[in-house]
Amino acid sequence: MQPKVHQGLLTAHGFRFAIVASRWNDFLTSKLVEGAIDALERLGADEKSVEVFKVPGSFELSLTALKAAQSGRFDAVICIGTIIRGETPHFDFVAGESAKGVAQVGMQTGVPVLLGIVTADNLEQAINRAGVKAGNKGFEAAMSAVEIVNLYKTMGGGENVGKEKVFPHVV
Ligand code: INI
Repeated sequence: MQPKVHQGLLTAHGFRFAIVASRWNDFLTSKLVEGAIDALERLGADEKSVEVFKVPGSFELSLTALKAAQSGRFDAVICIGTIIRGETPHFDFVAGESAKGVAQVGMQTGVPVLLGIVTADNLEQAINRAGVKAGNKGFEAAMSAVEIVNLYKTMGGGENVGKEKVFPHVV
């Protein structure tokens, strides 16, 4: 059997992207945002098709992503932040809730919401994931955004963009 395989092209042309970025650990988070913009530019995103929304911390990413998704102005929302374990006893709570919230926005709206949050045990790990030894998580999240919007376009998912409660059973 030769099943039909669907996969998204890596072209950003014609799509609109929101980047929602936390200000925490800004010296690293700003590198992730730069990586995301670099990926979108290199994949052909149109001038003025990318907007950045800054929030205080990663915990605020999901509600802001929800508002961006609900606006109907974006094909995908890329959430970016850096959470470092050494800096807070609330690490597990902040990291867990941030990731859960981001996932929920995608399920609730049908708009792809990408997780570009670095969660690291220490500063060195975080630095390595912001473009030093272990890639740039912002770049990777933006690449994934472009792939997934193209995949959903082939699946006819485009008409769901910006509409709320595509999956009404998910609160
Ligand atoms: N937010 C982060 O994005 N990264 C962190 O490492 C972090 N630490 O360490 O606490 C952090 N906390 C702030 C949190 O995201 C909220 O902004 C805050 O609790 C207000 O709601």
